[in-house]
Amino acid sequence: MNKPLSVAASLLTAAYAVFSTGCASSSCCDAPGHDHKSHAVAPGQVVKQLVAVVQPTAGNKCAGVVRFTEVDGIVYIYGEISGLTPNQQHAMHIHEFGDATSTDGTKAGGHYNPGEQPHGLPGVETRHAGDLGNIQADAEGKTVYRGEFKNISMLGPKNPIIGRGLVIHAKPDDGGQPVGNAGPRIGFGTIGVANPKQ
Ligand SMILES: [Cu+2]
Repeated sequence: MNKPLSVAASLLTAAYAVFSTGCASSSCCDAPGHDHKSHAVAPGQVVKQLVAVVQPTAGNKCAGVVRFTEVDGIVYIYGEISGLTPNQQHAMHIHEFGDATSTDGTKAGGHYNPGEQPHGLPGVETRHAGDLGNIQADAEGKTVYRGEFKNISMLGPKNPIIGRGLVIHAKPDDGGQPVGNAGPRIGFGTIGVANPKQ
């Protein structure tokens, strides 16, 4: 987990290259005329990537950096996380609020679910926008995670995740209602705009 950011960035760049070459035909952006070149929030400002720095909640060790990049309507997630329970799955969700003012992560609120869907694991069409599923810890309690999601966007209009909260739970998400039986929140990070100078 404690690799220099430059290493993480180069890994992400590699992943990005692989992903983007696979997008020539079928899954391109739903918005006709969208040029994909800029996702601007204000004139002159272009957001290329979002980042959440996951920090442990009280009494826990979960920490890491999770990055979000959007290409042609797909959000690619790359994360390096440590302080997990060895060889165990942990739920990872986007929660409603990027509010870090509670020591137990509860001010993140519930799952980010603007569509008011039932809970579900990735692969199920009707689920919360923030239902990212599980991450798998290795024997040292670390993980390198890669995921891709079509049901969210960085800045909108489709379920924008900027400013929301990324939560890692103590237990796996079993897909059960209402929120996957994932237990307490062991790590939390606000999803913010990444500095493009890395
Ligand atoms: Cu959660």
